Parts: sequence; structure tokens; C-alpha cells
Amino acid sequence: MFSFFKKKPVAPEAPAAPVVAPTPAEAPAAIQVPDLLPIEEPAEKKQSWMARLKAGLSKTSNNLSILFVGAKIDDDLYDELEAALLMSDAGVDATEYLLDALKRKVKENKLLDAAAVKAALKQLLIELLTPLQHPFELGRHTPTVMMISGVNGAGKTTTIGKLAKHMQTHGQSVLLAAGDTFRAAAREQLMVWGQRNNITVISQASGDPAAVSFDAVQSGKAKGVDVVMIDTAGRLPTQLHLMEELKKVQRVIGKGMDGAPHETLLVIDGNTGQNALAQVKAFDDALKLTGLVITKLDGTAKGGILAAIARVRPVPVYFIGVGEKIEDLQPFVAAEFVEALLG
Ligand SMILES: Nc1nc2c(ncn2[C@@H]2O[C@H](COP(=O)(O)OP(=O)(O)OP(=O)(O)O)[C@@H](O)[C@H]2O)c(=O)[nH]1
Ligand SMILES: [Mg+2]
Repeated sequence: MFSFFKKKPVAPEAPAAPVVAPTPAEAPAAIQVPDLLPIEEPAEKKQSWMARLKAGLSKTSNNLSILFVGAKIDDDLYDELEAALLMSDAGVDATEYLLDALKRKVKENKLLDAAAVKAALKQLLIELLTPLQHPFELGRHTPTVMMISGVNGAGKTTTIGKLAKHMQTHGQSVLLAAGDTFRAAAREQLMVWGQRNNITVISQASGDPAAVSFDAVQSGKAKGVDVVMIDTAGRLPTQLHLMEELKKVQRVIGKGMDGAPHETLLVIDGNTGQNALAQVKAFDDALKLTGLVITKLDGTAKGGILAAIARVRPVPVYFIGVGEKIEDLQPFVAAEFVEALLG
């Protein structure tokens, strides 16, 4: 089932939790989060999740599906498919790759009807996106330190809130750091949220994000919490001094704990279009990302951006979001996503 969290060796308040260098033989078993759905009513929740994902991606799925209705397999179909893929934010590289692979497949398998070609495209998309699918692992370190970055308004703080609640549900203790010291309101937003949800939030009025992050890691270690999540202020990759500041935050986190941050995530707004790819490249160049979270796939997002990421900068996509409720954030599953796009 979905309870990888639950397998964590129960060691409440065990200060003696061994801080062992994680050699393969000695490292505690990783805790995966293949599915963050609440354990109760998984089938119902899953259904509503898929419905929301499908609704979110309906523009692209309509554009793609209509092409195959009673279509002849000819150059016109490929041209239209090319246009639809480009419009879906897949980008030139992934679009060309998919078209070439599809043409080859059609030839090799002598596919004659449109439904078979659509099925072949679906399969190719699943193959393209599957390498992005990665279970999110916890439990290799105590605490697991996560740093969350992204442009302004991408959904960083909301995602942290959702993840924290999912983790709590699965018995993980969580500590948050209000590393967004840019805006006082941001700090307060997280503090209030933390109080409501019984989660400690480390914050400082001083306005130094690196110092807050360092404190949070220290405090997380001292308290033996399972997860420390560090929020950061939104910034554009073109704001070079702010990117430098982010690198510094990451370095200082490493001073607080060897090997930390264990996860450096980039949160992307799914509606950003091709610019999302530029964001992935820039943040990855600066921080060496370990994973992505793609939010707002319930809006006007077209979904093809994942194909672009898979081709050009395949950073794992841990989670995707289709709304503001806690269950609206789920692990990325390639087959599910493609089903929503081309089902
Ligand atoms: N529809 C929808 N809205 C979302 C989703 N995730 C976040 N939001 C909304 O996006 C807005 C911005 O979210 P925040 O979490 O504050 O974004 P942020 O990246 O922390 O923003 P800054 O700290 O200002 O850079 C809020 O109104 C969220 O409710 C999602 O998956 N779907
Ligand atoms: Mg924020």
C-alpha cells in the first residue's frame, strides 16, 4: 500500500538515533512516498484527483484527441500533431522527437488506423516521461533537510504546507524554516499556518535567509525531527544577486549538517509555458536540483512542458499539484499523467 512512511523504525525522541554515514549496508531503509493519498478512501480520492488532473489538462487533451477522430494517417495528420504538441508547451525538441519516433513506429508496425496511432503516441509519451517519475524518499537522514526554491508565486509556500501535512499524517515530525525573509507577510503567513497545524516554524526578524536556514537545521538536529523544510523567497533566475543569495543559503545549510540539503526542489507554476524550462535550467545550474514540483495543473496549464523537461533537463518530478487542497498534491505518475492527456 502507500504506507512507506509507516515503515520508519519507530524511535520517538531517541536522541541516540545513529548518525551513520549512509553506506549502502548501514543506511536505514529509505522511506518512499509512492503515494501520499490518505489511507482511508483511496479509491474515491484517486478518482477525484484524476478528474481534476483531466479537467486541468483538458485543453491539450481535446486538441490532441480531436486530431485522431476518423483521421487518415498522412502528412496532414503529422503537421497537425506537430502544431498541437508545440501548443501544449512540449517545445521543439520534444515535439520533433515524438513525431520522428511516432512515424517510425507507424511504419514498423504498419499501423493503419488513427486509434492505433494515438495509442502509439500515448506509449511514446509514457516512455518519455517515465524517467521523470521518482518516489520521494524520506528516512535516510535525520532530519531530511529540504530546500524549496522557485520564482515568485509559483506555489512554494502552499506546497510546503501540503507536504508538511501529508508527512504529519504519515507520522513524520516536521519543522519549517521561514527562509522567505523578503516580505514580513510571508514570514507571518508561515507562522500562522504552523500554529494552526501544530508545526514549529523557525523564523527571524533579522532578514537573513541563510541564518534562519542554519538555525532551522540546528534545531531540527537537536530535536531529532524527521524533516526540515526551508521555504525561500521567490526570485527570477535573471536576478543574479538573488540567485547568489540562494546558493549561499544552500551552502550554509550544508554547514549546519553534512550532506544537507538532501533535497533541493524547484516549484514551477504549470501555467508558465516554455519559460518553465528556462527556470529548470537556471535553478539547476545554480543549485543542482534534486527534484521538481509542478503546481497549478488545474488552471490553464497545457502539460506538454513535462515532455520538454524530460528531453532537455530531466530533473525528477516528485509531485504535481492540481489545486489548493491538501489532496490536490500527489506524486507524479507518468502513466496517470499521460492518461489525463491522451486518455
Ligand atoms: N489553482 C492552484 N493554485 C495554487 C496551487 N498551488 C498554489 N496555488 C496558489 O498560488 C498562489 C501562490 O502560492 P504561494 O504558495 O504563496 O506561492 P509562493 O511560491 O510561495 O509565492 P512567493 O513566496 O510570493 O514567491 C496562492 O494563491 C496559492 O493558493 C495549485 O496547485 N493550484
Ligand atoms: Mg512563499
